[in-house]
Amino acid sequence: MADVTDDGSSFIWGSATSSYQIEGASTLDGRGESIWDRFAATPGKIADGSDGSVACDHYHRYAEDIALMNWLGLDAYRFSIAWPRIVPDGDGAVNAAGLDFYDRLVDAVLEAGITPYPTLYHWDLPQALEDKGGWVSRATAEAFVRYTEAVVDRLGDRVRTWMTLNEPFVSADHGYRHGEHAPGRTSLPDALAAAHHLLLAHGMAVPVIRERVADAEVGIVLNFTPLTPEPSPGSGADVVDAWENRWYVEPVAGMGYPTVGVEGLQWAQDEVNDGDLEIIAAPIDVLGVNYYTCQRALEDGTIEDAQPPMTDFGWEIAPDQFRSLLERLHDRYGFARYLVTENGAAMPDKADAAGDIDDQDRIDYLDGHLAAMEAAKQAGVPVGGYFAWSLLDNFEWAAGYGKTFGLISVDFDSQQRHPKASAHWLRERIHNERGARHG
Ligand code: GCO
Repeated sequence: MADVTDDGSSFIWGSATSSYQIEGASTLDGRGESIWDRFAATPGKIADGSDGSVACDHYHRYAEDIALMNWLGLDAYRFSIAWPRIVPDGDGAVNAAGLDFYDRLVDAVLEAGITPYPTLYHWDLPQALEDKGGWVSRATAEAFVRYTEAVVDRLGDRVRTWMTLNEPFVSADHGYRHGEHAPGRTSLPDALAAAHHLLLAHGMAVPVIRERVADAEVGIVLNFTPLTPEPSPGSGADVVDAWENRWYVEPVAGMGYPTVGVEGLQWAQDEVNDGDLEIIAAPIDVLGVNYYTCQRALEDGTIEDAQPPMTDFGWEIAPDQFRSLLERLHDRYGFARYLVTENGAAMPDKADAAGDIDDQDRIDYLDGHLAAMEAAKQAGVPVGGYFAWSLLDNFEWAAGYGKTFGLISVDFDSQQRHPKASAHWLRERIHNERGARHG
């Protein structure tokens, strides 16, 4: 049972995953091609030349993974739904076999006493939609709504909390502006259009979910990478901050796009139709916050090298920035509730002869960030839950399988799972916190 927060609601402990990173089974049961299948098959795009065609084989091994979540004592499982399984060509016929998989998954999660927290879009766009313009095209937002209807109609009797998008910043910026993620385009105007259509997809889906799910809790998951020092108004760093940290949350909060960013990026806003900003500002119940690191920035917006301590990704470890981020978000935007939907670290995990991984570095990372979250809660930020990224080592996008974020290691030859020291630590921690709350 979840422990109880000061306002009487339950604090949720969970872990997070995403479809393309763990499911595998990329051609099974009618699943269509996604932009990540195409991108990973393009030479030079993925560090180790790998792809997500098998990944953790969660598609077949979800029961074992749910048992591990149960052992960890988790209340909730955050996963994403693969659009190409549900609508293989993005906008045509619904594939019943794809829905069946998530139906089985949700039932198994619930049977284990765990609450499902699905995200509708975690970057795996059907390739057929990309071929017609992808997120640069408004039609993709409209197709997203039809896909949402199909999913919610099937699962909405058992799933109450729905997240629309995961990190639209990364979709638009890495996918369309800088090209290190699928679909690998490198155009700022495309990225600006993609960002707008992602937000529009979110805003159009919110009322559709509410209509179909009784007592729905709806939100969006955004990532934040605070700049340090805090940028001064109108500086180059302020433009970077607007694009990276304010571009999504402010329109969702009803504030429109940050002017300093619109001007700094010289966005003509041709894609923005009358009424779009009202659609995007559909009230949400919960903001999902993903936090990993901060960035050191010069006044002109140049990003400087990170400083130690760092993770295996070279990301600076800065839990104090996590605390101030949560407080700043609540001060500025005042959402009713926040969930930490991702937080965790890639570490250079070394297994001993017995296969054990003593990842004290990850434990320290998690411990520091949980303390920061706790401090933000004490300061009045209504944080309702924490989802560790990630349950399993998995396909880490352009980094392939070389960067590991899991609480549980995966031997990708045998598919054997093995809890790391951090998994044992988190299990203990959850157990103790519950004990303390219940006296
Ligand atoms: C994210 C991503 C994850 C990544 C993680 C580490 O939402 O950023 O959800 O897919 O694996 O962030 O890079």
